Amino acid sequence: MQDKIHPVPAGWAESARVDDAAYQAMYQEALADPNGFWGRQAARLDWLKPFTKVKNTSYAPGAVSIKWFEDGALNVSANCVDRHVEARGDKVAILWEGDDPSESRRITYRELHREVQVFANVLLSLGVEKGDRVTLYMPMIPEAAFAMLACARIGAIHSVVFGGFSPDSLAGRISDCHSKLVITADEGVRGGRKVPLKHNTDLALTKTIGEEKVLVVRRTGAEVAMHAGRDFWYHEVAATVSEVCPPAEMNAEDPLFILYTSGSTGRPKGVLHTSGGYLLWASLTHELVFDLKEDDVFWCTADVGWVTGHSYIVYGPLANGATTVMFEGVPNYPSVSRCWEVIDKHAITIFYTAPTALRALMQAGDEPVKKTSRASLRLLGSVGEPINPEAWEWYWRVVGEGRCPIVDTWWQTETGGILISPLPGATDLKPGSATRPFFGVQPAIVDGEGNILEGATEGNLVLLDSWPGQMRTVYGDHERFEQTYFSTYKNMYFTGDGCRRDADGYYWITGRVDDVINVSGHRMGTAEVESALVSHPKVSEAAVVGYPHDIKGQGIYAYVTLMKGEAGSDALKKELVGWVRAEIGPIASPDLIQFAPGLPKTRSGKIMRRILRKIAEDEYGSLGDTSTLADPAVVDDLVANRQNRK
Ligand code: 6R9
Repeated sequence: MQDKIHPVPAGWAESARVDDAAYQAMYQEALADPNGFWGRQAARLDWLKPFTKVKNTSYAPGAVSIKWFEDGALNVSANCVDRHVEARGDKVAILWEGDDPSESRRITYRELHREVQVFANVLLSLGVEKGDRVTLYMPMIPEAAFAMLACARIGAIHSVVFGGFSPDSLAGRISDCHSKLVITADEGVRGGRKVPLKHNTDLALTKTIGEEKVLVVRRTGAEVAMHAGRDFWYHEVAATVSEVCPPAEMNAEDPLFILYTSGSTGRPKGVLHTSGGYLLWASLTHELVFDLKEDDVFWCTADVGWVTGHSYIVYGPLANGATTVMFEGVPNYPSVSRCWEVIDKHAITIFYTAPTALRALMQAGDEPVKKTSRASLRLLGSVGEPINPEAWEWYWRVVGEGRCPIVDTWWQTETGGILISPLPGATDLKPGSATRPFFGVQPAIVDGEGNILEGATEGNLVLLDSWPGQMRTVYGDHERFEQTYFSTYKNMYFTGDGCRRDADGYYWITGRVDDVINVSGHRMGTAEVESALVSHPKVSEAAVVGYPHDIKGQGIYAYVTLMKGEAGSDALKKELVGWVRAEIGPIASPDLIQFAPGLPKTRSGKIMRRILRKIAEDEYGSLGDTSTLADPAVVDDLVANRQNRK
């Protein structure tokens, strides 16, 4: 079957920053001479001390080491703020849209400069020093961006924890990196509901060493408990500090942030990104993938708690002097037209969202979209999970009215920014394909043994060499970094994704091949959900798998074996869902729970997830070889009581 192709629209090749000839030439240049190419690209940043070395990276077993621009120095906040004040002081830097449609704020680059300096001085006055870790547990308000940039300004390392995570998850992340300070708000507001962020922080701090301070930004004005000597109101401290805070000189390889992400085993990993390479990657990809022009109004709908919010709400757009939209709310509040109304209200030109949001909005039909104008839109983007061709076509035809290219951007927390994506003036689009690699990105497809497969093929996606935005290590555990990403296949970075490459060299990401599931574009480790379930007193064992879900992409299917003498019931299912929500957060809620007297195990005691996945998919007719099971009879019971009947 011939793939459907949407050619580069008329006029785009001429007006875009990169056309196909430029793409081909630059791709070859980066491949042939990475030092020269990246040395020149890095001139887009302001350096306090020029670098003399560019690339110094090794994927060698036992000696993985990644350094870029290692003797250069810069300050990330100065690059995102200070250097724009002269030419763009009155340009809106952050355009904030509140959960309530009547609330919005416009913060110019000049105002941002002031806010970030004040925030940085507040951090200093609370004793935060260069290299200290600071955890942010914030709603989507401009102060979240001020806080990130303030950390960058003084050289503190931020760790943003999504506001939907539970107190327990927050505590684990505070403890893992020994944060000195937690920045939160009294409450968050999402979809008309309040989120008790300060209260959750108080609960989290009962489970940490208890030496952290807390800085509280006022959002709703709710009454919250303040512990004297530990908790400080931001506005009170801010009133006492100077408005001038010079940016610290940071080495290019000094850490910028830690961001916890789920893997196939164990607790979430602290992905560490550093200053120079990360910022270069975020800003260059933001400019070229989104074909950024001076007057664009760029809206990425992610939360700053995820990497997409870091790179494409805060660092990429601000490094580029762009206007970035920050949205506090959710796509279906107060109505399913909200996104399109916001686009009209702020004349947004570039819209970047996740397939799960599109699928949910698509279900509401075309009318809520069509009643808005969207005339300002010129480019659309997708991120977080594979986009199914139906959702792609709807995005193209209904939202973009066949006028706006769609950039389907594949990347990961670990990659710092976009690695595989169309460039809108260069790449013919195929719905469902992330298309071609960005400059410096060398994807390959390997079989189970790590043999590189050529031509049109399918297998596991690896990257053969480093790029400046790559994560440097797992915070505090370099061995885990090597083990997780560089041990499956020698001398390659393993992405964890399956992938197909077609005859045109286009890449089609097929989804995770490890025990990571992607629920509504959020990464979740099956092991994390399992460990939450088995911590319930009535649960003896649990196995969690993903299954296809119309809106979420993947849903969470949990097989639960109860303690002897306990009986399964709908009430217990509800209790277990509530338990997991409390342990991890609402994004980890199981969609389906099946009580199972036994799980399919090999004689060595390994759970055969392949079988559990098939049953969860309602594909029990093709279970494959079950002869190695210790007790093949458990399978009959699992099939008979399966929860997902199509
Ligand atoms: C940026 C982000 C990473 C995982 C990744 C892959 C999936 C992201 C995708 C995509 C297909 C795309 N993913 N973008 N799959 N097409 N355009 O989402 O980071 O939260 O770390 O998730 O998401 O499976 O490995 P992160």
